[in-house]
Amino acid sequence: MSHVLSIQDLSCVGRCSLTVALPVLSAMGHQCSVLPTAVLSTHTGFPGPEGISLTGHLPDFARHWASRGISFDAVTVGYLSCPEQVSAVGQVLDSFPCDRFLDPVLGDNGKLYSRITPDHIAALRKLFPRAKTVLPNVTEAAFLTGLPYRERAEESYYEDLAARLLSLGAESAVITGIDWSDTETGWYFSDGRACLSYRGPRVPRVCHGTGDLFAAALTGAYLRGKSIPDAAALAAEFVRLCVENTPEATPMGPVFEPVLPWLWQQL
Ligand code: PXL
Repeated sequence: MSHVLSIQDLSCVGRCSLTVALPVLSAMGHQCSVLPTAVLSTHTGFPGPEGISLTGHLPDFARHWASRGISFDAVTVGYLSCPEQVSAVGQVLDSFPCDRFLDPVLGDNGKLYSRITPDHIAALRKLFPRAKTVLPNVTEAAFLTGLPYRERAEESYYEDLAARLLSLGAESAVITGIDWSDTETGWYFSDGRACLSYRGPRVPRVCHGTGDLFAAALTGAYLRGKSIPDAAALAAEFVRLCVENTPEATPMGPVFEPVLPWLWQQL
């Protein structure tokens, strides 16, 4: 059994971040420990969430774990709420050398989420040299690299995005949420040696929180011995099944619970 640390917010309502990572990683047979960066009444897709930031406490938690000899096989990082929090998470990562998976959550559909600033993007770029794999969607990859966002593009656009993500210091990159055509969706992978793309059937439905499902399933599959591209293919299939299972575009997030047994069966 692997021991994973998931660093992201605890949004109390609306499936995303920790409320997705915990069940998915547990269902894949891993121990999932958590470092909640903030506690929010809902994710920011609901108007006016209440919240408590835990930024100032993060290094203390990490220090306590290190002093007790606690270690992790992998760390995953998801949504972070401000540049100071991104820097604090950088300090935490430095205390635990292991494989790190970074989902640089910034926005979607060509737009940044409401609270994301240029300083936040700059701070996230500084985490890249610590990452085994970064998992941005196309919007995030564009904002991080400075290339213009393109909703539909030929493969060379993603090759260019991936090369720029690697030049920020990540060991490998999986660009997610690529609309290849009206009927196909998928991802683009590069580790500087191999480039691979994945195309699966597209479910035409907007669904909040799918990136968090993808990151958790990819991490879980990697820790069960799959390569990053094989883990990403499994994660993409899992996300598709979850979206198909979600009746309508809802801020409550993708209905993943009935698909957890499928995930276990793939391992
Ligand atoms: O799903 C990404 C995410 C996670 N956590 C919070 C968010 C978002 C996306 O908006 O607001 C709090």
